[in-house]
Amino acid sequence: MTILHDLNNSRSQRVAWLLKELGLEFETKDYKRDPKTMRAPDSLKSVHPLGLAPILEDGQVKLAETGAIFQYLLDKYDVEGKLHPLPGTEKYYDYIYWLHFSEGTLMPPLLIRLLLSKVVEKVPVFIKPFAIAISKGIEAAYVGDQIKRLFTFMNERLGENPYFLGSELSAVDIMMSFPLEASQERVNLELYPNIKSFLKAIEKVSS
Ligand SMILES: N[C@@H](CCC(=O)N[C@@H](CS)C(=O)NCC(=O)O)C(=O)O
Repeated sequence: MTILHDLNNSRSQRVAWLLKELGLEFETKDYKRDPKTMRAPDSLKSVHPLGLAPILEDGQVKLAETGAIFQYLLDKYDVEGKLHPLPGTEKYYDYIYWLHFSEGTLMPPLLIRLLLSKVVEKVPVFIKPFAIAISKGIEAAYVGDQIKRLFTFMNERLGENPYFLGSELSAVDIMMSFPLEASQERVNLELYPNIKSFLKAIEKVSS
C-alpha cells in the first residue's frame, strides 16, 4: 500500500503528480493547514517528527523531503528511465543537480521574499515604515540579486529545450513546478519568457 500524506496547498502536489505519471495506485491522507498560521496540524507529527508535507509511505518505507521521495520512487518504479536518466548515463548527474536545485537553491530566496511581504503586511501600522525599510534592505543586499541570477540561469537553460532535461517531460520538471508556479506572484516573469513558456507547457501536460 502506498500512502501520500497530503497537506492542502503544499509541495505534496508534486508527489501526487509523479505517482500518477508512474502509474502507481495510491491512497491520499488529507491534512488541513491552520487558516491563521498556515502551519500543518499536529497530527502530521505523528507520521514524521517534523510534521512537514509531503510524507510518503510505501510498504515498510516511510520518507519525508520531496527530493528524497522523488529519488526513491524513481529508483524503484522508473527502472526503464522514462521519467529520469538512469545511473551511468551522461545526463544522470544533471538530473541529480536539478532535482536538488529546486529545494536547495531556488526555494530559499523565494521563501524569504514571501516572508518579508507577510511581515510588512502584518506588522502594526506604527512600525510599518521600519518593516518596509528592513525588507528593502534584505531585498537589496541578497534576495533581489539572487532571484535575478537564478531566474536568468533557468531562463537560459529553458532556451535550449522546452523542459529542463530536454524535449520531453521528466521528473525534474515536476520537481521544478512548485517553486516556479509559486514564483508567479512575486517574480516578474515577463523578464523570463522561457520560464513562462515552461509553465504553460507543464500546465497542459499536468491537466
Ligand atoms: N524541503 C521540504 C519542505 C517541507 C515543507 O516545508 N513543507 C511545507 C508544505 S509546502 C509544510 O509542511 N508546512 C507546514 C508547516 O510548516 O507547519 C520538502 O521539500 O519536502
